[in-house]
Amino acid sequence: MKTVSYFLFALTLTCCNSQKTLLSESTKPAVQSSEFDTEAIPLGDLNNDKIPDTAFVVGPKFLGQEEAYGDCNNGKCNINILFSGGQPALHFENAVGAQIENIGDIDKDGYAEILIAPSWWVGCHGYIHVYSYKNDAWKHYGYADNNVCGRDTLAEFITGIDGNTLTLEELVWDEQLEDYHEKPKAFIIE
Ligand SMILES: [Ca+2]
Ligand SMILES: [Ca+2]
Repeated sequence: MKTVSYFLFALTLTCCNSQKTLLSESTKPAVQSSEFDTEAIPLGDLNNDKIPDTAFVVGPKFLGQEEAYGDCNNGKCNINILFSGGQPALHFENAVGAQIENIGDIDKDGYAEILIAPSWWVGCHGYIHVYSYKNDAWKHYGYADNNVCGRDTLAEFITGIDGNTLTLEELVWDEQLEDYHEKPKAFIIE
């Protein structure tokens, strides 16, 4: 699957002067390329132009050849998310991968909204970001804080869609109960 994704990525970017990057990716030591290569994530048709859209999550580069969690190049573990439709890349700090999902066109402006949950090597705590594409730029509506290992898809954190309002389930710490409890968090897509 990784191999197929990689070739898709290579094919898609053949037009865009990224061959040098791809070649250097393929010559990395095995330990570096085993888990955090570029991953292609099909998103369906985001912009309703009948052409399927794909996100490419470009993982961080790693220091040296020894596996050392946290040792990313220049001390930074960052990801870039590129889009086949030519939308600007999105950048996240302190991440090595990401889940991305098309959740449909909530505000009916012709462009589907997406959820993005950057991931780390270990741990399940994560932020589920809400994005939309408005006026030729990504618009960030915020995020819900939750256990991202707890569900198969990010869409399962949606508790409601009412008009332009998207509600995600968030885990909030309760001082009295000394435990987390679930609480809806609303995002108004406009
Ligand atoms: Ca499209
Ligand atoms: Ca929309």
